[in-house]
Amino acid sequence: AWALAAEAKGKTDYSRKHEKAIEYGTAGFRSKAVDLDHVLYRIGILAALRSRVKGATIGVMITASHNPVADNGVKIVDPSGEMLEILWETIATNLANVKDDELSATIIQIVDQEKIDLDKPASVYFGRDTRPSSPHLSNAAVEGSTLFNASVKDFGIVTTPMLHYFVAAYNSNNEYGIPTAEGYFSKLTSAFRAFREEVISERGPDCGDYTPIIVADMANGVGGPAMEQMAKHLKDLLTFEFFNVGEGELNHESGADYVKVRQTLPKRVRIKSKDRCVSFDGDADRIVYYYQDQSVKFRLLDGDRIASLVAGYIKNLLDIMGMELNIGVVQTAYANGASTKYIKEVLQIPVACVHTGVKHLHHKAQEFDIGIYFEANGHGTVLFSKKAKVLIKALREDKRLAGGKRSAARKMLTFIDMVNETTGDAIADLLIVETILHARAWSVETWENCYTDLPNRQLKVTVKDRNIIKVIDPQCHIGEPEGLQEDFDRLIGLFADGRAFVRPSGTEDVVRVYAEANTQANADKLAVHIAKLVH
Ligand code: NG1
Ligand code: ZN
Repeated sequence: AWALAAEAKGKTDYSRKHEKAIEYGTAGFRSKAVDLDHVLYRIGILAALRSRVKGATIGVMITASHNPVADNGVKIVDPSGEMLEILWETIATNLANVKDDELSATIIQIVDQEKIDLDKPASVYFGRDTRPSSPHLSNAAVEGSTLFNASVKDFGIVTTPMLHYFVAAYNSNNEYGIPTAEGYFSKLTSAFRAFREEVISERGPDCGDYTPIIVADMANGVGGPAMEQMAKHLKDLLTFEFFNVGEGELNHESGADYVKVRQTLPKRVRIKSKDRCVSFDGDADRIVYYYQDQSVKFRLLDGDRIASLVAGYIKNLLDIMGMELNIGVVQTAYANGASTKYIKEVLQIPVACVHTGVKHLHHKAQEFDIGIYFEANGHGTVLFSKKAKVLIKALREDKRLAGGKRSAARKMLTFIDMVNETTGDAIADLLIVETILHARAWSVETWENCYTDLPNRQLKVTVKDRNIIKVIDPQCHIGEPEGLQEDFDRLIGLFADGRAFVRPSGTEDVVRVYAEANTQANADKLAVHIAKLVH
């Protein structure tokens, strides 16, 4: 171990060239790409160690998602495709920040503390996004893993959710799926096809207001090549018109985050009134829908809409099956108040609110038999407990039951095959939404008519030290600085349907402001006033 650790230190290509501290945050490490050489190399080493601790393949994804092209980042994917265990976030942060002189000793310390047998085999899967800095950073990580005798497999440019899927599939001995791109596409699209056939055999081919044409903005990210492959599998069922595929700067004036935050169309996209449009983010783990109405007004259908669509449909299937499963929706403070009200009061489904950050949503969703989580920004998925899967399977096989019940059970099971249970997945989520709209025979407008969003505004504020702001609960009430919450409350009280909060971002050096009110002008005003109080 000492010999390896000493060799690790010796790689001067990956020496730490600056003193900036970096933290394994809600989405792994994120920073300017030029500052990340040593971090990636060290994460490669850590992944090889982690693989031995778990006796399984570990994933390393190089991406900074929706952030600007000059940024990059990395996150580790644990054996079942889930996010890195919290204790190891601290280990990763420590390893990334130690001085070169302390590197060997830190590695030895991890090996001792975690009782790692370096003679055991290790295996690491790599994936990366389309950033120009990604191949170089990926090489750094691969070198780290290789030095520590891990067998490495580099999938090259893939979506983040695909890498999660590959890791989960391989470690499940192919039970979750085949760990290749082809395995991924065929799992999802076979389920999509089977679901359609079930619906058509019941109802006939007439699908009412549903049209199979989708305008797709891929933000010049990994979604482009992946979706083009996916579209080939389904060319008889869905027609795509792609924009921002390999023709410009990643995430620039396009993509899910741009569309959601600015509430406007992405650039370089040509659409007609009522076209159903989607935007992915740069690593394809987020999706939002939108269209332009007759008066050329932009209409957004964000993650909250997807959550309510999915929850409503699943509840419907459960009702047909006569099944009492514990179903719940998980949201954060960013969820539009109107969506929460709709899910609770109209759909009659409980809603849990958790702290911002995918991991909090994911963990909470695991507490339900069927947990549906979506962030307003379009990241989300559906998780099914073992119990739910067993019960639904039993129902499908029960020949004494009425055909309708068994058909609903078949639909649920194909639905489970279509979702990516490891993480939010823009491609899988697109297929889910298209499936439900088709099954309900809905247009995008019918979908939108379920409820009316409260006008809202998001802003970013740059401050000297964003971490002096401490939020104390999922609703983002302020604990520190003292008195700030009272100032907020006084201000919010002046606005009808007012709600507003701030929190320090975990992925960018900014404080985020969110405000909701009865009119867009008021939401804008409230956001600006709140931002001033933070400045
Ligand atoms: P930050 O940058 O901390 O707001 C963002 C997203 C989260 C989540 C995390 C990663 C918002 C507004 N922001 O966090 O949704 O995706 O990245 O876990 O929701
Ligand atoms: Zn992303």
